Amino acid sequence: MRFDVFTLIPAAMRAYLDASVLGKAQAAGLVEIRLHDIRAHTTDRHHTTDDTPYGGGGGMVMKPEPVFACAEAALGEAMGRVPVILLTPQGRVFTQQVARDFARESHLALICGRYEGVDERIRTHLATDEISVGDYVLTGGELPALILIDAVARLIPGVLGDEGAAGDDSHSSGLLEYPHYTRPPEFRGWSVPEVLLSGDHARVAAWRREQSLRRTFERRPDLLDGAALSRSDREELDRLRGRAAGEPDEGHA
Ligand code: JAH
Repeated sequence: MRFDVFTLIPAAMRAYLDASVLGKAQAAGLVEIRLHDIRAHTTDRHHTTDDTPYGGGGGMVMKPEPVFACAEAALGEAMGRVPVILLTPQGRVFTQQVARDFARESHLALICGRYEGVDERIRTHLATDEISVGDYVLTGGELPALILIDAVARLIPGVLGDEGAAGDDSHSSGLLEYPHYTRPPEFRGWSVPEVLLSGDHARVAAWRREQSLRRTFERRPDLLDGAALSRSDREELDRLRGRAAGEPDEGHA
């Protein structure tokens, strides 16, 4: 899968992308990430990428010409056939389902704005999609672009290696993850739950499911609406709801 990223600070993105899982995925040829410096496509002596807003009001706005030139140089014939995603707080909210949908594409382009915003013509005549990674304002679209690339790339077969399949984690089941433990069995007096040391795979699976349900119920009850729940999951949730309504619990923390 290929990603083309248009940014004013390619070096800031490079270090992250070339490390660890994404670095290995690129080395293995599973993912190709091309970073394009928007400033290299300015034509004036001062390499200007921003300007004052029409209508006043202060702040600076990213100019359209270098962004269009950068995208056209990078995409060439692919322009018009590849999704061009603008990272913006005004976009559609990025979720695991959006990541799954993008992972079906063979090629994505990402525009990272800076300053107080981008000229509206970038949004209307270059971007095909607008994505927000959450309701907060950053100094630019680079961190959101890294988030999107990370979430999408790890869904590509082979990127996580043979061990971690992407299907088992939070948000793929629609529930939060159960607690994880590794050696040692006791650390500073804090023990690993006995069931995980028991070797009883059915008991382990039941415990993990109950923990996932409990965590989701306590921390993110909004997620329960979209989760795939079995009859016994619903019975467990009814027990948790009864308990929350004031019934005595069974001695759990
Ligand atoms: C800020 C350009 N959804 C998070 C997000 C995405 C983009 C930006 N901020 C937050 C942003 C300034 C300029 C983009």
